[in-house]
Amino acid sequence: MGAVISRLRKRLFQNREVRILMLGLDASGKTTILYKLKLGEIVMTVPTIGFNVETVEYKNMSCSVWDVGGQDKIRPLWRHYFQNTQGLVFVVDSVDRGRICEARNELHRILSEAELRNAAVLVFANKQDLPHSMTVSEITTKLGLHTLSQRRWYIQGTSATSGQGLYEGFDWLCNNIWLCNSITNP
Ligand code: G3D
Ligand code: MG
Repeated sequence: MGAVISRLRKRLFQNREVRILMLGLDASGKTTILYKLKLGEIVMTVPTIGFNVETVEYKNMSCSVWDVGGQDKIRPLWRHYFQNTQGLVFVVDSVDRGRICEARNELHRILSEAELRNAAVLVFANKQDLPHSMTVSEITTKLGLHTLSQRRWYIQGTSATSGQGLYEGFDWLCNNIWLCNSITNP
């Protein structure tokens, strides 16, 4: 797994500026993913309004991570992070059937933001190692991913604690970010 992750880091961050957002409901596994990737120091910002953002700067990559859900007051602040985002990683807890609808609503709300129009979307159906987790295809349907027309999206089952699936997912993301960059900056 270590070699795979180091290969992934090389691929993701060669020669280009990449801005990635990783979002999801709380406890879906975002922080665990960050630590698994070991991209560098994780900086936590906790402004008074209660908007916790973790950021990692790694070479020419910046990754901002935060929890979404039930935070209407701070939504206007999101825009600051949305600008120039090439990749969105949306993390879902595959066991949390009670909040899959909320996850869907948040995802679609985020995707309606103009600044994210061109961002490639990677969904991690996380915690696949746990019994009774929803399958990738069930989550695809429940999130309404098939309704995302004209959007590059991909869903990957993962277990952030073991690292399983993370490489495959990010591999898709960086291929699609590159594809997009080479179309817009030939
Ligand atoms: P968040 O940053 O999205 O809020 P965290 O979520 O990364 O803090 O993870 C929340 C809890 O889920 C953590 O457990 C973490 O270990 C666990 N977790 C994350 N990913 C997986 C996974 O793929 N499989 C399993 N089994 N657990 C996972 P604790 O107990 O520390 O709260
Ligand atoms: Mg967290």
